[in-house]
Amino acid sequence: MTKHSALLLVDIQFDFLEGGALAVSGSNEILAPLIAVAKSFDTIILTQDWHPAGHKSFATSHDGKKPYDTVLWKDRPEVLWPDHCIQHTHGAELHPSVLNLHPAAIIQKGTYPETDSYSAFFDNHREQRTDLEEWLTQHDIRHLVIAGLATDFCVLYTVKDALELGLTVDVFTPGCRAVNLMPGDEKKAIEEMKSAGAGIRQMI
Ligand code: VGL
Ligand code: ZN
Repeated sequence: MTKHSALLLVDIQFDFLEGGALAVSGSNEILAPLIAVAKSFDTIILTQDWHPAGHKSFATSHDGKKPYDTVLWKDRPEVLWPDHCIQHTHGAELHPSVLNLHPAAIIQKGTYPETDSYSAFFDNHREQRTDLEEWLTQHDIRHLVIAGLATDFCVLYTVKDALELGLTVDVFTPGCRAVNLMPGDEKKAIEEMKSAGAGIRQMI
């Protein structure tokens, strides 16, 4: 890859891996392809879903609601999740196989108690931003290869924002798995990323 490219690995954390609080089906299968593809990159960036306890995206923060119910939240329907990726818990830890890749940056998101953040750039209401855009500019990164968890949430939103910010983006699909709240969500997310301008790659 050129010196203007980076590999961005989304939310490779114990709570999204098998056995975790919000385990994504087949998620452990992505670790080997991610480690293999990482060898082609000088710059690796990790994102980390990093919620305070009692975060508003948790069903337990809403009376009478169950995980995967939807609530209207500042005029936006938002999915409620099981408690997950609570700061300083085991479930929030990044998997050692990606930490061992010596990431150049770790971008935390979802840290505001009252807003969820699927994208690694902005929260879902675009009220706050992370340091990611500035970091990429400072390091002259113009192309991202993105993979991780989950295809239909944090990968999808991160890819769309990256494209909107003017980066070129490829999605490495062997390194992604979806939540699939509805059957077909994974396919829909891939189509959406493709129409937004992302390259969809089985190999890098
Ligand atoms: C995610 C649901 C809630 C994700 C994060 O990483 O895709 N999904 N928080
Ligand atoms: Zn979350």
